Order: sequence, then structure tokens, then C-alpha cells
Amino acid sequence: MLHGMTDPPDFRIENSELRGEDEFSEFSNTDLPYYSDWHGSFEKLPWATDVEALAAAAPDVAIVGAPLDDAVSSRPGARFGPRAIRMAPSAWSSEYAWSIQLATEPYANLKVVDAGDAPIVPARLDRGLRVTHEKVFQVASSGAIPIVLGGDHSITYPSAAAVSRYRWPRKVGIVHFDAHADTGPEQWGSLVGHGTPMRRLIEEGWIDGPNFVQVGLRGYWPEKETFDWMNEQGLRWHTMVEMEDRGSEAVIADAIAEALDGPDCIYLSVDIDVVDPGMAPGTGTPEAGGMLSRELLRAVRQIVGAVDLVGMDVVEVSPPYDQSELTAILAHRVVMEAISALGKKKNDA
Ligand SMILES: [Mn+2]
Repeated sequence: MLHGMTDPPDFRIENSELRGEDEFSEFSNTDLPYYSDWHGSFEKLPWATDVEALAAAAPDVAIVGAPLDDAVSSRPGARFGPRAIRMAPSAWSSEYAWSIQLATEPYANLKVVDAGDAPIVPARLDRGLRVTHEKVFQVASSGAIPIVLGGDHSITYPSAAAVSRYRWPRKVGIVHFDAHADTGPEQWGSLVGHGTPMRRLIEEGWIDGPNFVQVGLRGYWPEKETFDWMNEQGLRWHTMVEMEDRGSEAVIADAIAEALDGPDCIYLSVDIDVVDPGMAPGTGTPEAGGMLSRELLRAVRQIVGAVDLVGMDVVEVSPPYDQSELTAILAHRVVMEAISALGKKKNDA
């Protein structure tokens, strides 16, 4: 070997800093790391927290927080979900985002704002659901697609009802990811709870039973009586075992067709506990044997890319039970996959 015939390369560490002309102002708010100069909005997006600001912004999509967990059956903490999901990313922010999955710039032609939280206080569950309904209705009425950060799953009752009310009489189908059906008749004597929202939506007529499609069910709840009721309503569901047998993509294709069997638009509800607790530990009622996080992200892209999405929620992220922010980071990415799929449609149009 002829080592020594040339000089070794320079060790250039002393030249490794690309200094700006004006170091103080060389990075804008969106260039700074996510944790720096963070004003609390999702993806550092601009705020539009009231009807006037929403009208002025005319966004395509608006993030809404629903920090409510007074309806849980066991472990609480989802009231801190919106804050944790907004805070989950740690590196760079929205402006130049590039989706590797979809080879698209999500924000190039899609206007997204953060509409802030519904004005929820603790210990007043019914009021919390009412103000969530009003907040989501305000956002939908601005023409934006609301993407709601829960909160426990009870918030899907006021949220999906608000979207259905805005679209009325156009009917809305639902694709609902969850380990649990959440179609219980009541919860310790309360008609509202995180185990009952889907029954309320169907009984009140916001969503037709046959267009209510559930994906990922497993475990030991609800009981047979409730599944009998679901059958009577014409609900359709796809268990985790079916996904194991047939693969996620084929099952999701069926779920889309079933939700759109009549309606021409979809509300997407994602209970993070559909994902295996090994990948999403920070949730109130974990159930072993769930989807992989990559399967859920792919399913969100598949659905949002194929349908007219009119509303969405991501619920049951409970930061006190989380590990290494894994669940909040996943929930953030669930929202990002939806935003990216919406952005891609605009970019390709
Ligand atoms: Mn649920």
C-alpha cells in the first residue's frame, strides 16, 4: 500500500460554523428549533382562535384542542393531550416541511392554522362537551377542516356531531380506529363517557349506523349485548384479528367503501389505543395486540388521500402514562400524515 504518498485531509472543525452576517437575526421563528421561541401552537402555525380570526385567515385546516378527561372510566390524563401533542416535535417547524412518505410539501398550498382550545374547565363534563361542540362548529363553519386533539374519546360525540350539523343534510360517514367500540349504553349511570360517544352519535341521528365503521377492535370490552346492538344498527367493524389475517390495506379499503356507502365525505376518529401499547403506552385504557404505528400512519394516508375528509380527531393521549413522549409524538405524526395527504391533493391539483 502506498500510504504516505499524499497528505492526509485537513481536519476542518475550525471552519465548521456557517456564520450568518447578523447572528442575532439570522434565524426566524420558524427556523429555530421547535422548543425555541415556541408560542404554543401546533407546528408553530399561526393562531386563529375566534370566529373573526378564522374568517380573516380562511384556512383549509384548523387544529382544535379539547383538553377534557372528565369522562374516563379509569386512568385519566388525556386533558394534557393537546398540550403534549402540540409540544411533541422537537426539531424544525412547519414552513419547509417535506413529507418523505408522500414526496410533497404539506404546507405549500394548504393553509393550516391553530384555532386554540375549546374553553374547557375541569369537573363540568356536560359543559365541556357543549363548548367542544360549539368550538368545532365554529371552525367547520369557517370552511376549515377541524382536526381535534383530545382529550378523552367522549369529545368525538360533540365534535363529529358539529361536523355533521355543519354538513347537514349531506350525510357524513365515520372511520373510527380504536381497540374499543365505545358504543356502550351508559357509563355508571352517565350517558356521556369515553365508552359511549359512538352510541350517542348514532342514537341522535348524526351518523347512520351502516356508515359507522370501526377498525382495530380487540380485547374483552364491550360485551356481547352491545355488539348485538351494533349489529341491529348496521354498524360495521373490523377486528384486529381480521387485520392480522387480511392485512391493513385491504381492510382499510373496505372501511372506506363502507363509510362512503351513501355519504360522500368522512370524519376520521383515531383513538391512539388502536396502536399496540408497546408503541403507544401513554393512554388510559391500553389493550395488548394492536396495530403497528407505521400501519396506522399508512392507513391515515390511505384514507385522507382517497376521500373527502370533513373532520378528524386524535384522542386518548395521556401524557402522565407516556414514556419518552412516544405516544404524543405518534399522535402528532397521525395529524401530520392527514395534513400531508390534504396538502398533496392541493399540490397535485
Ligand atoms: Mn376510544
